[in-house]
Amino acid sequence: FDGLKAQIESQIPSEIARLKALKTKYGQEKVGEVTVNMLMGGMRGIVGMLYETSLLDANDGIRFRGLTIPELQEKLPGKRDREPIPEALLFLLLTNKVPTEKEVEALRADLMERAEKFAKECAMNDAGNKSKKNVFDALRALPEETHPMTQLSAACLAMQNDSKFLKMYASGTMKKTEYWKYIYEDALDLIAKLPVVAAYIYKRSCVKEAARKSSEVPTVDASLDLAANFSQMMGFSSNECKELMRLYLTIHADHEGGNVSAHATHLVGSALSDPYLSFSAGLNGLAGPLHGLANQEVLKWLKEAQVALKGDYSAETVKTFVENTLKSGRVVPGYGHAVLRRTDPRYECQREFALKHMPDDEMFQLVSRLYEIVPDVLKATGKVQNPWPNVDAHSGVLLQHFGIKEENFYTVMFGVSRSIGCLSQLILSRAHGYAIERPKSVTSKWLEEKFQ
Ligand code: CMX
Repeated sequence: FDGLKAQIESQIPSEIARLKALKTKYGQEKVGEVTVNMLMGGMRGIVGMLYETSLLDANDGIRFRGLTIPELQEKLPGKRDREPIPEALLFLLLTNKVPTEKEVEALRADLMERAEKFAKECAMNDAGNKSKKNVFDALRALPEETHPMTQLSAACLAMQNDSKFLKMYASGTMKKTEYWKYIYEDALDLIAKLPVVAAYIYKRSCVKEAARKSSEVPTVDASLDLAANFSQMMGFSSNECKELMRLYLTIHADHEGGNVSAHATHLVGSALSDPYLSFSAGLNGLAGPLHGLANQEVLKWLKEAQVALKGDYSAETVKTFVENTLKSGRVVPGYGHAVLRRTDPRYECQREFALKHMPDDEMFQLVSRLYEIVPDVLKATGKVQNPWPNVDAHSGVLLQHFGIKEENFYTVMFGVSRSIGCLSQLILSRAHGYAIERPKSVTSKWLEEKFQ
């Protein structure tokens, strides 16, 4: 299937011309000022990179190529029920065009073929020729208790051997204008492989019950969509769980370029490191508790709350519990954001999903109660810029309802989804000839001398 690749290729000349004109016309214009506060505050507010696939507005939330989450739910084709499928989002991110049903189906089939080929080859390899080691051997060599995010990131590195970009670059025959073609192949391979590897990590080292455990290479059902197959490989075959997976993999895919996982992938990729190396770097950032690991932290915290509150979810008791979290020196996981200044639309659509599919779930009742209480408690600190919930405040409660109860796996699912956004931009960055990143840093002495 080269329909998507051909469409990207056909857009490259006009995109490059547009960027060139932008540079020629406005190259000397200023896009903002940098204050010492911004420099010392994690570069917050500095406009410093181009990132085409999505844009975050502090008040409106995320837009994927201009479309909000409700618009994605309405407009993207390929739906099995109500939720969009991530294949359709991938097409949109790469082409800035809402695909047709046929285009989505062709991309779905392409990704599933890649996934099936990968899983079959590794399984055959396991059964027969032991001299050729594969990524699953690399994972088996890690202690079972290694954090699942560390395993996913290590798996990316272990698969680098398959990089077509790496091979072509080493051959010395690839022109700069062709870089993107091999980055594209690696990116699609990786997007297809990650659910297989993630499902393997889940069944080998996250689940506890012997009956659900497995260290076999998962079997891919190429007739399914990517999300449904992921759910099935993990052992969850209900239509509701597949539908949740479609929503989950779609809404976690992209959140503009400055967040740690997207920026790390972008930065490492700018050195012409291949997608396996680049996305592994992104995953390492996503594994941090202030970023993607927050979804794991949220569920741990909700479980703590259930034990402490013993079913009493009255406003006063819940408020005291939240205040005690702050007093103990911890952040309230799942609340706050570096850029957003409202309830995350990704939280809202997950809440809608819960209202539709599991309104009576006890933990969902607690999450709803927290939504009423936490913002005021955070506002009262006088320092939190955004007291509203982010995406991570809601994802765990949905997953646990459908049986995915092992919270140390949640960030892996985030990572599987994030590959779609980060790797789309990586393809475009090479296609459009973005420069290697090299911002200037200064010492604090340099600052003191400048202003004293
Ligand atoms: N609970 C307690 N304190 C919080 C808080 C929260 N949820 N959110 C912010 N604050 C505190 C900050 O720690 C900071 O305190 P200090 O000045 O003492 O260091 C102060 O409020 C100001 O921070 P801010 O400007 O509002 O927020 P930042 O841009 O610095 O940080 C974030 C943003 C997400 C790291 C922060 O809100 C946080 O730690 N939230 C909890 C973790 C979380 O949910 N992370 C997931 C974010 C989504 C994602 O990227 O995946």
